[in-house]
Amino acid sequence: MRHFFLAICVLVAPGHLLAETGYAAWLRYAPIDATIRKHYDALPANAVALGDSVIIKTAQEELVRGVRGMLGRTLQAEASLPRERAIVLGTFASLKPLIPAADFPQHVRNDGFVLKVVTLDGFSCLVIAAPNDRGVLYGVFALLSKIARHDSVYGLNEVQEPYAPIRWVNQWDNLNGSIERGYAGRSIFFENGSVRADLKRAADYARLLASVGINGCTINNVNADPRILESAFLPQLARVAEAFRPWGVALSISVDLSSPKVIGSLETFDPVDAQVGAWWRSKTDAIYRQIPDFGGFVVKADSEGRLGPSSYGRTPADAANVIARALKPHGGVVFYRAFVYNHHLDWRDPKNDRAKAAYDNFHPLDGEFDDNAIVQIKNGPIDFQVREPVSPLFAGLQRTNEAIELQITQEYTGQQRHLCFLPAMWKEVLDFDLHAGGGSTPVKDLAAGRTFHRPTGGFVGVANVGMDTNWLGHPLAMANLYGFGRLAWNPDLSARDIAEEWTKLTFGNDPTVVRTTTAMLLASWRIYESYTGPLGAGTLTDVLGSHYGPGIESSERNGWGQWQRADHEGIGMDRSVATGTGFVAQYPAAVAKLYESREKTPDELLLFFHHVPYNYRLHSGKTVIQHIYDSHYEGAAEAGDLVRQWSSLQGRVDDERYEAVRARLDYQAGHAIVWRDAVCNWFFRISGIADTRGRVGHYPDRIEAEAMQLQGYTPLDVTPPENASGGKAIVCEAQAQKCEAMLRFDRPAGRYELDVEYFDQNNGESKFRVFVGNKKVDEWIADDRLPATKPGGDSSTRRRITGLALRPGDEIRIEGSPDGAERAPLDYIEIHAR
Ligand code: GCV
Repeated sequence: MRHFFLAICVLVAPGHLLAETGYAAWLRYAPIDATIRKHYDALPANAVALGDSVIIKTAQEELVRGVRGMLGRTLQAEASLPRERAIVLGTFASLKPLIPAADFPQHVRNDGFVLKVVTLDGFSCLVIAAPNDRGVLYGVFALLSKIARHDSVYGLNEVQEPYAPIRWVNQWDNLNGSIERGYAGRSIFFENGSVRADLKRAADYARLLASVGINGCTINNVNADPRILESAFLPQLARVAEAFRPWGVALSISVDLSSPKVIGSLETFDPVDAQVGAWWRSKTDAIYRQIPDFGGFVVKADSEGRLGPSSYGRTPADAANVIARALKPHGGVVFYRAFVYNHHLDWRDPKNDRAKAAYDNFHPLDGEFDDNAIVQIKNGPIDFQVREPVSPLFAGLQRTNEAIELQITQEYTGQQRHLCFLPAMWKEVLDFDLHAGGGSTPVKDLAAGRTFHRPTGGFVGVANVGMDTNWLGHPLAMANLYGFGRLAWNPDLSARDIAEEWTKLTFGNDPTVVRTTTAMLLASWRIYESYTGPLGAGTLTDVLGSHYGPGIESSERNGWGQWQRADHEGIGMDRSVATGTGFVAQYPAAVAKLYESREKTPDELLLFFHHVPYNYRLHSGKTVIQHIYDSHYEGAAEAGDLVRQWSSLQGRVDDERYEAVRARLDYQAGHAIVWRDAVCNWFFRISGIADTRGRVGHYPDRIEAEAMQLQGYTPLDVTPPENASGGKAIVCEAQAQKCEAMLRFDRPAGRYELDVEYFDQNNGESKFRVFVGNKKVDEWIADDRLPATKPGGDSSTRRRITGLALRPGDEIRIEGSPDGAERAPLDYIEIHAR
């Protein structure tokens, strides 16, 4: 029944598609084609809202807005039942006088809702009912989502409940308006040390969050600026809370544990000091006076240079509890992040292991945290790598509330320049069975507090949306925000369900668009993984800087502990109990048994748990080294194929978003080759083992820029060398205004594709022009804002010129005009016969 309109949809050719910016995200309420619209003709003409809370009013307005947008009808907004059919919105309490209790489910969790057709006053009404106001709003969004996806809304009788009470997002926004690990512009909350005057974006963000059931948002960086708690700042926070309130999103802030000393002028911030306790109480009371529905605090302490309870020999539980007690009378919660580790670890000691830190720090404190304190645990034991095992701490806390922290912003997964649909990864994490208490205990149940019957718990996503019109930079990256919300609501949904839902809501119901986009999304995490981080070694990126392009060795021999321990003979961290760091012992026995054994550990996590020689044979039958080569070549090819798949949707998706996605995919396809070459060449150099398929180090179509005839250009050694082809770039000499690299074409006449690999730094906007003979065939300005000030793996970018007619003897000339510190750098060209 659910897809009873499908047959009709298939027959509907895509009509004229209006340009869209992506701002509306999945709440477009785009007009539905007349043929399908007919099926909603029987929808009542009235929207009745019982009660006058701001959330119920919002729900009613949203319903009117959605129906108007999609069906072109304006529902009559009423405050009481008219003597005709209606859509009725209300809490159970407000509906009690109208509906016999027996007609309604009695036990629906807070924020859950019922969609049910009921006869009221003799009229058949569609009732959206819930135990609380927020549930009513969520019910409206659920109904509108069904309409947008062309589902039937007749004869409805369903109950939906959230999996856990905590469904929050964190934003890592700084008060100056920048965002730590944000890839979509400036903060929507702050600018120049204050809350923005215009909070429209904040309100619209809250609407998006509410539409997928997210009920809390922490607006500032966990590396918190203590000034956020200054008295003068509180009225500004109250303005954000006001923008959130209609959408039932609770405002929360990150706080610095040293605040009592830094802004409270106490001599100490020792959490067990009575004055410190009083300070937190009085500060919290002041917040609740201005923001009665304030959600609570997030704390990052004793981590990456943040001060914490260790300064006084106290524990995270001491620190969490002093804040929890201040929040308790108001119903607030404190999230204490388990991301506590020493970033000055001695890499020479083979027993040292950053992965052990969270468990070592928090497991001994199990049972010591107050009931309104929640330990917020990153999904893996390291730090949002492209692949990690789940954190053993989820099983290590049985008398403590916990929440899983997932990262929506793609810090280590392509920074929204590469497509990486994370719900595919999150599903594996959430479904992973830790065997924590005898029976089956998937991570989703542990985090939600279901396994050990904790009073609270759930899901936190680090979102980092920004001022970019489409919120996250890459139009397809919004599937991650949507997917986080959907999984926090119902982690039993499949990644495919989520991808399909999101695609329909975002791009419409054209089956070709849905099928193609869903397939692209579902494949994308594995594709990204296959060219950036083999076999659980972690994302092989520059961990000391951008966390973006390749930086294979950057993780080794420093205190940060993201080591892969790759040498001439082998690679991988031995975390076994028998011979390694002993991390494996942190897992319950059934899981530890799996990871302790090199043979039993799944291939995709082998290098996370074991150090093996390069010629070690995987379950797949390949050696580790050949797997590294093959997966990088396959991954880069698949990234290229994403462009082809998306291109097949031209004309089926509006031009504006089509082009925006296409540009990102083009870029990704080029950058995947940069990754492929850097990783493969590095491993070839260190292992000395050749690629059995002869690809690594051989690029038949490639001409190094330094091998071309140069005028005004000079070669430059790139570090690390694997991040440029042949280890070298060419850059314009210091005084040059214009430089040239030339080559005489010596292959048969025909149509070719010319790839120009150049470096697009963020400290200049060089201009490039390409000539064949005297004819200019392309020109562009290198004005992207990549995280790089020099030629290397972060800045390397491909320009593809297609359909080029070339004849033997033609001169191909690239002209570079430097700008600022960017000296029109070039790496190579490739000429492919097509
Ligand atoms: C907000 C990683 C990121 C940091 C982040 C930290 C955290 O280390 O690179 O930018 O800091 O995680 O989660 O606290």
